[in-house]
Amino acid sequence: MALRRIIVCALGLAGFVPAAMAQQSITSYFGYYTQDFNSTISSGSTTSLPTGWIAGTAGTTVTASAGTGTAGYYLWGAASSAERALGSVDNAATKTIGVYFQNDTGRTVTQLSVFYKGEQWRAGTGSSDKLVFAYSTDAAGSLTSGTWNAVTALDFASPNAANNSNLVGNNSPNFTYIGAVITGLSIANGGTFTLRWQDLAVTGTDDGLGVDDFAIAVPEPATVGAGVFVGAMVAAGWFRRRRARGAKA
Ligand SMILES: [Ca+2]
Ligand SMILES: [Ca+2]
Ligand SMILES: [Ca+2]
Repeated sequence: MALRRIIVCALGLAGFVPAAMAQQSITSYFGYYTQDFNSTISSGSTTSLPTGWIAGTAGTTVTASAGTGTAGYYLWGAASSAERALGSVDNAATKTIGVYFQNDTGRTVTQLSVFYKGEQWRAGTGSSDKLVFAYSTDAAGSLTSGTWNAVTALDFASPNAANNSNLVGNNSPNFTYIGAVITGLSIANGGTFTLRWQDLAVTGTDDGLGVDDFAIAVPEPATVGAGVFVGAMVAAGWFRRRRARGAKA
């Protein structure tokens, strides 16, 4: 695709709302939205996430952490660092994070390209922990109600099987770049869609998993695959621009 046609959709990149289930508007048909969570918190707790983002339900407390085995929602990052990822540790009660969008492009959206970096900030004693991805076009920002469609190519499986240790999710091998194109959609202008990552409850203590460097493009031309999209993001200088702004991993 012509990279020059990609227009950065800046709306909401720095927008925050306190506790409402507000959706993130996507206004540019050939644009993309990104979120790196680095403008959240570097210590303490908050109930405010970037516009459209949800941890469980609106208003849930999310805590800055460098890796912990205690169940909860977390903004993962090295101690005192502003560089963050959004995620969770679950126990018997499954934890779910997600993001709620509205199609304001003026056209019907038939495809979505989704890209993110899965990060692991703790290895529990259990094995095969995972963030399981799904999308809904009728959940309207709820992460539980509505009809959900799994996209296994967008699951994040824990890359590090160590036992009971804190990890730095920014360091290899504790992260994975993940991308895929969701096809077969028909989201009318003004319609909404919700993406979610369900943290799998495993036997033994769970891993600390999160989502970072999220990007979504609307739409991807039918002839172009996810790998090309990821390559396009790189070629478009997204990562270089982030580094130029002082952002870390
Ligand atoms: Ca980040
Ligand atoms: Ca888990
Ligand atoms: Ca990170």
